[in-house]
Amino acid sequence: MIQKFIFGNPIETDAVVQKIECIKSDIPYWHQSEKIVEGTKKLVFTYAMADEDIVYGLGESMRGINKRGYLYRSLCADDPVHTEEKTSLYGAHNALFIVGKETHGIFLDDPGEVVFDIGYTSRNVLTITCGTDLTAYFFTRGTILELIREFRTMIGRSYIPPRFGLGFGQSRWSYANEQEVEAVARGYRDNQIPIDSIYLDIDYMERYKDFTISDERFPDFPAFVQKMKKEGIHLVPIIDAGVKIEAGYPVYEEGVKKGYFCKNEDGSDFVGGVWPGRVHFPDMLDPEVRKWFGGQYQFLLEQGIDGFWNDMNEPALFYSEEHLKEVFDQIEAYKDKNLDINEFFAFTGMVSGIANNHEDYKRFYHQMNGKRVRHDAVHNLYGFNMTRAAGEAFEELEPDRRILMFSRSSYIGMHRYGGIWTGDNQSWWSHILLSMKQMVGLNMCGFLYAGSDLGGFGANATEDLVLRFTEYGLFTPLMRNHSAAGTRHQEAYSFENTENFKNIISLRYFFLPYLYSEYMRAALNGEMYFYPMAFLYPNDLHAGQVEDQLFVGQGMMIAPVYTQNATGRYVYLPECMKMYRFRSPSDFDVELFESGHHYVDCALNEVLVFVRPGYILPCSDAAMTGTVKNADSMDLSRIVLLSNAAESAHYLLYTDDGYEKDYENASHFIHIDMDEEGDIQVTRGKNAGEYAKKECGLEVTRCI
Ligand code: MIG
Repeated sequence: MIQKFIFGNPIETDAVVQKIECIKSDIPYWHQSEKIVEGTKKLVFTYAMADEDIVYGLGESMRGINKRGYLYRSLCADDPVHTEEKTSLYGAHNALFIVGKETHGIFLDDPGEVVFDIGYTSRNVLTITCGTDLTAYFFTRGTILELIREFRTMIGRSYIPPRFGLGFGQSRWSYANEQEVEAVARGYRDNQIPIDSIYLDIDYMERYKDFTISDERFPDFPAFVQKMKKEGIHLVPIIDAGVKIEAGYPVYEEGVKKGYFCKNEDGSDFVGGVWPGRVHFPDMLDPEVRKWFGGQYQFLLEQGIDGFWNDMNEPALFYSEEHLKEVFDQIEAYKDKNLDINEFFAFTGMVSGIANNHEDYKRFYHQMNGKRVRHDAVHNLYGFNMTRAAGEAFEELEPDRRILMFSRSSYIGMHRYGGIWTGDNQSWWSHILLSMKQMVGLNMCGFLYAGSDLGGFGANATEDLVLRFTEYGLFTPLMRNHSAAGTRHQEAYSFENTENFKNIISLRYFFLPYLYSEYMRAALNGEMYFYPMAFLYPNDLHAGQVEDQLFVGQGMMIAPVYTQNATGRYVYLPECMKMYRFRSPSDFDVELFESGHHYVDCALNEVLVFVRPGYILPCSDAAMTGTVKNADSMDLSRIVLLSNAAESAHYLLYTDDGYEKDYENASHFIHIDMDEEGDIQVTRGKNAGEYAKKECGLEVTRCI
């Protein structure tokens, strides 16, 4: 059951797609009050937590899968240092799922700042502080899995990438010209490491101008795109939110002429500073501007591009012109002063506080349905609507073909138009674990196509870190190695032992039939792709506390190693499991484990995969024989099964050409049935019997 509550006069955010009648009563279980924060009236919702309650949700945020014991702030931020004390990252996903004495969920559809104090101030008190205009949704229904499905039905189906988006991608800020991109392609080809995409960061553009290509660096871009495609590689360019102010640049000039940019209070165009220097921000909240901005992607689609990543759309703001001027005036005043400790820190604080200053969000305005809205009230919608602009345009321009799209900033609702990457993480061991925890919250909030910069974005990486990061990342739907300018190179061929990288990345392609099917199941049914153990073993109290093992679908459990120099790790098994220890798709050993705590060896070049009793997992036979180049050209018709089934078992495999959008078409579904003797039956059709006995073109030859 879902209940909807309206407070004040909320803005329509389009986070929710289901029509729900609004009711006039208090939110069950929650107490409502008001308070004044820095002169502004706020609504406060309070919930008394029981000791055993677990609080899940909040999408992309810091800390644990269980969010208890800290404070989180939905205020999309461009912050490249993800340390434990941070309260905001790039996304705002205001949904909480409480499991315990009164299992329920709550979603605060408020695109301004929202603060979640989950036992931070007082251990058993959960308070949510929001604006006074918002829509709240309260939902209850059986188990946590049913609750999630209820919520996901309400917010609509998650984005589905083309299949190549589930292949491996290599990125760096930046491969700045044809030669550098070709060197990467060569690095992969020469070492026979499969790869589907190479990413283009800001330097492919002409002086950081969106929807331009530097002629000097890419003299014949369409031909180059085709050349790479022939090698099986998709080029995926970045698009930034800010439009450079430069006379003669058509996107800028047209935007100004048509009044498409965010405005100052006096109606002039707001100026911010980002990569290109001074920019205007397209008013993504206005449907007409969205149509215009989305239409710009055609410039790249026409040149053969079929994937994008949207960056800096919190929006990141190095400075506002107005504030910068105030700072310079103040510096002038400090100049001849004898600065004591207080003044000195006020001075350095002022300078370091120029970038992404929240006060700047009060300096500019949007146009929403004929109404002027100050940015701070809708801040968290900007990245969502930039990606929606692209997504809506793709529907028109490419009605029959999926386009790869993911964004840095997001809000619930954006999950229908694209995925996300978790932004500027670091080459830190702790960020492997952080990413695992983030995936759970993200999945609950509808973001299935997600992943982190493998190897870490900032700081210098070492070979062992990149390998361990990749061993985890081979299960995230977005599997991309990315790093910052100036850091040590971390491509799969940049270290001493390239063979290890080749083997690990090949495993991605080995698991692809399973991972793809699980992705489609999660997207089409509003379910999880990554499950924390607690969701599958609700009565196992210890399972509820495990945050460093995840289920990929309900049949496969992973336990990545995220500690430097470790040659194994502790694993908790709520039931007996079969473990595969993979060194490559064709080199592995198998062990059976009883339930309980185990120390399991896992050398640097090994990946542990546990199969739950009663499950069969379809993998690619082609990957075992080492013939895979990429996801597009993969022979998916020969399947081998990993299995832990003493009795009969069943798997519903999803297959298609990787681009078509008729997801519900029954012919995409293949039932694999294995009986007690290990005999395998394969039939096509969504409901068993639909295409029964029909030739299904699938060979399920072996069972490991
Ligand atoms: O930080 O375009 O998160 O992935 O490489 C500067 C350059 C802006 C931030 C993105 C990062 C990207 C970088 N961008």
